[in-house]
Amino acid sequence: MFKLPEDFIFGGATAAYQAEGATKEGNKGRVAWDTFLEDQGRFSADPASDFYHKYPVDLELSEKFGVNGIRISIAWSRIFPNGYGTPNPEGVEFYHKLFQECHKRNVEPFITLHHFDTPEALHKEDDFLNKENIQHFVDYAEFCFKEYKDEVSYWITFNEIWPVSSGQYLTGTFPPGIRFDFGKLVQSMHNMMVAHAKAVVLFNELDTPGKIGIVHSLETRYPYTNSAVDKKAAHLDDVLANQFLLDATFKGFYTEDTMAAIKHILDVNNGSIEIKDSDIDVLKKASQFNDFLGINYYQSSFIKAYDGESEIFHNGTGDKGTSVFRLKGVGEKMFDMDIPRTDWDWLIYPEGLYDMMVRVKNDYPNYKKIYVTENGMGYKDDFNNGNIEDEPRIDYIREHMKAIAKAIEDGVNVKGYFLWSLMDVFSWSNGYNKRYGLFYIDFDSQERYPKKSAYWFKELARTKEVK
Ligand code: BGP
Repeated sequence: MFKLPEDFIFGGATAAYQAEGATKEGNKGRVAWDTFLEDQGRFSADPASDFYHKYPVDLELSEKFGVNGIRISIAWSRIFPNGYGTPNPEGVEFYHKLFQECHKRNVEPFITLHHFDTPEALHKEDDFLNKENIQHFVDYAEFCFKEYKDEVSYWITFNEIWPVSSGQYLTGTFPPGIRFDFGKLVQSMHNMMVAHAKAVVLFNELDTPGKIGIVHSLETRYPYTNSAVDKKAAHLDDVLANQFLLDATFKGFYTEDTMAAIKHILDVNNGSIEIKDSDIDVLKKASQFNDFLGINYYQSSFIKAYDGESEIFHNGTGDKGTSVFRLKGVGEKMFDMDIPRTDWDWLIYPEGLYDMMVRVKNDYPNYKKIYVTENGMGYKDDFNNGNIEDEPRIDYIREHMKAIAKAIEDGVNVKGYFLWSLMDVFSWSNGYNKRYGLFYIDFDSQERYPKKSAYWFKELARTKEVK
């Protein structure tokens, strides 16, 4: 049995575009996703969980089920419909009301400024590849810091720079749907890190009360076998998705080892990037001001050496066994292994979370605190007249909680856990059948139904014991 600390946060995570719905209400501006999903015609972000109207119900449920923290993102396009200019009073007011409701229900809000949803007007102009958009992001951040400083104590600049950039320029599953452009991929990651750093420096200059951090998606990469070529492939894949961003966050520069791997990947794929001295100056400055690191962790990968051209098949339907992920000059992800995996081929491997947290502690000793800001299991829940018996999800959470408790015992400073997701939400590239929530949502009626996992989570939060 493991005991989690008394002040541990047992939270639930959401994101504006996946929860709010109401994409055309309150003078909200369009985001690139609106057009991308309309063009695909598979599903839309309306109604999502109708959190825009239903947040009092979700926060009441949170309080009832022992959830004492919530990740919420501000939709940039509600505050600035075109990304900058005059703020939209309805959008500004909506978040005041939402944050006040969180406090009324004793649920601590952790606020993300960017969760995949750049306003369309800026996204069209190359999103974060365009340096002007870095400044627009910083101006938006400044507005939020000043406007909400009395209601928000925990700020997150970006959610998951690797998945945004790789979705946009590598797998093509995010707008603008570009595939295998390694130059744009790495440039976008770097530019978003510069935007993060500028916002963090500003946060400190403004003497904003509260704490600020960033959320990275950190999956551990293991070599498929002990061979030297598989080890090299795992290293390259790790640098691309993890180490590049961790270096930028906590060192404020890219180590020689990191740049050697990035250079190799770019050379093989005819890509190039530009990193200015002034970028490194601001990264260095910000690297000491990160109050916490958010780790989103769902799975780990096992990487095999691969010599061919890049090939990706995204399993966005839950058709188990269909995933393909092979990157030229990097390696190939192996899925068919003796490790349990979800219908979306995500390998369930809690050891990877433990290993990642210990790695952060060892390699980036200035990290201060960690929150697991997302972890959870996508599952095709069976509604069964409102008795949702989601045992696999309970097992999944329990095993990851054990990994966290073990990391704490081994000296990692982990202060909380946010289950993805608080209630069922819309999934970017999977739509509505991939459910993660503690609370089941009937997306037609918008009724909420606590799942078995919600009762289990409540007990966990009460006893703080992981058995
Ligand atoms: C993370 C995102 C979330 C959420 C989650 C589950 O990458 O931060 O927004 O979507 O993954 O992913 P998916 O919905 O693809 O299953």
